[in-house]
Parts: sequence; structure tokens; C-alpha cells
Amino acid sequence: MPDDSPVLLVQRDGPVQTLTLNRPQALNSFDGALHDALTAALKAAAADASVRCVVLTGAGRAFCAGQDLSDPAVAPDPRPGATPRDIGHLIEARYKPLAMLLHDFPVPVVAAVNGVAAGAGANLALNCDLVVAARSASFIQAFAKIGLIPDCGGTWLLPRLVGRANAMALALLGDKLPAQEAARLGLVWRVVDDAALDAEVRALAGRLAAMPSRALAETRRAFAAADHLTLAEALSREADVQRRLGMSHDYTEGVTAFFAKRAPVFTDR
Ligand code: T3D
Repeated sequence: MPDDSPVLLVQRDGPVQTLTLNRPQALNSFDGALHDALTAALKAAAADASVRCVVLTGAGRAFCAGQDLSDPAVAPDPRPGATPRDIGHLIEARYKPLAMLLHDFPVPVVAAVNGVAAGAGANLALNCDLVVAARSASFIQAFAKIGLIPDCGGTWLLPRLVGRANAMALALLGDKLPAQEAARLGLVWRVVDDAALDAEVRALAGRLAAMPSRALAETRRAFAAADHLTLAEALSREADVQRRLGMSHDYTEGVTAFFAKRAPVFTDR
């Protein structure tokens, strides 16, 4: 019987949009349909001013096993003399736009890593702003095991997150890194008990949604920009951004609420 369940579940809870990768039979690995659905849902959320935080998670026992290696569009043809497939095209057309979409996202994106995250699935999580992992989750840079290099931003993200020595070991060996160890290395922010993941992430997303979105987005951009700036340049950039944010309604609201001893209500995006 054909499986007609959607490959991506989209659920809205107030200002929080939860996107659940839903191909559990293939550990939520990416085929074309999942790529299309996730990209479209992220673009829609980015364009919707009422969405103030996005949560990305997986259905079943996995977060995401990366590329669906059985997808006929990209799977290697083992027949002698067969023309090799151009998987560089897949990376350019699918994974690069996805990583850039997350990098430039206007509101925080939280990865709720509910289980194994492998290959591009691991790096999908690392492209998110905060990564919360269930204690039973794990991270695998599986690429070398199939003759590839880390993609979906892995070569850029890994050394920045865990330093070159750890990044190199993860990428070259492709070992399974348990969530607790991933947190110790700085690959993920927090590990919680499996049963607590949903509640912890819901509370975290609610907090982020109530914060000044523009300031959070500018914080992420400032961190990324600082990678290639001198200290003096970073300080000047901080002044530029602060000048713009200082003219925002959210800044006025934040300071007013502080002196009124009430909770601020931030509205800018
Ligand atoms: O085209 C390109 O390759 C370029 C794109 C590159 C981007 C990438 O992401 S490359 C890396 C691709 N991902 C991997 O190499 C990971 C492959 N999967 C695994 O190593 C293991 O499945 C896991 C470590 C993730 C989990 O292991 P385990 O023992 O818990 O589960 P399992 O038995 O291996 O998998 C369960 C099922 O999911 C199984 O199917 P079956 O036998 O029950 O019918 C398995 O084949 C399927 N599955 C798991 N990962 C993938 C997959 N099917 C298709 N593609 C997968 N990536």
C-alpha cells in the first residue's frame, strides 16, 4: 500500500512553528520531496511575521540520516561503464540553499535532536542556532565512510564549533558521537532526558519567541561576520548594528519595560 503520509509535518503553536521530518522508515533521510517540503516550509515561516521561532525535529527514532542513499536521482549506478552521477549538482541545488536559508533565517531556529543525526542530517542540526539533544541521540559525520567529505556546511561549521583537532577526528573517522560527548565538545548546547525533550524545547522556543527577533538575528549575523573581521572592524560593526537597533521600537519597549518593572512585549522582526 502506498505511504501517503506527508514527508514533513508542520505544526503551529502560537508564534512557534515546528517542522518534523517525517520519513521514519528511512530515518528521515532526505529525498527530493523532503528537500522541497522543508525548503518551502522554511521560506514560508521566514516570510510570516507572526512566526517568531522555528523548531526542527524528526519523527520516530532518528533526527535525520542525511541524504537518502537509495534515491534513484543520486544513488551511484554500480553497473560497469555506467556514467557517474553529478552529486555536486545536488549539493549546489539542495544542501547549499538549505544551509544558507538557515544561516540567514530571520528568527531563531532550534534543533530538537531526538535521535541519530548522520551525514547532512548532523550538519542540518549544526546549522540551527541552538541544538538541544535527547540523551540517547548521537551525531555521526558519516561522509568518509562512503567516500565523501562533510557537506551541508560541515567543513565550515565543525572547526568553528569544536576546534580543528576535534573536527578533523570527527570527519576522518566518522565515529558515532553520543549526545553527552557532543555537548562536552561544544557541538550541541544542551542534552536532556529523552522524555523531557519536547517540553524543554517547547519552553525554550516560547522564550525565544518572546524575545526581540531582530536583535537575535543581528547577534547571529555579527558572530558570523566576526569570523573574518579584526577586533577594530568588529567593534565598528557592533556600533553600526547598535545604531540601527537603537532606533527600533523593540529597544524603546525594552528600556521602557525595564523601568516600568514589567515584561516587555517585543514586536519587531
Ligand atoms: O548523494 C550523495 O550521497 C551526496 C549527498 C551527501 C549528503 C549526505 O548526507 S552523505 C551521508 C549519508 N548518510 C549516511 O551515510 C548515513 C547512513 N546511515 C547509517 O549510517 C545508519 O543507518 C545510522 C548510523 C544513521 C543508523 O544506524 P542504525 O543501525 O540505527 O539503523 P540502520 O539499520 O542502519 O537503518 C535503518 C533503516 O534506515 C535501514 O533500512 P531497512 O534495512 O530497515 O530497510 C537503512 O537502510 C535506512 N537508512 C538509514 N540511513 C539511510 C537509510 N536509507 C537511505 N539513506 C540513508 N541515509
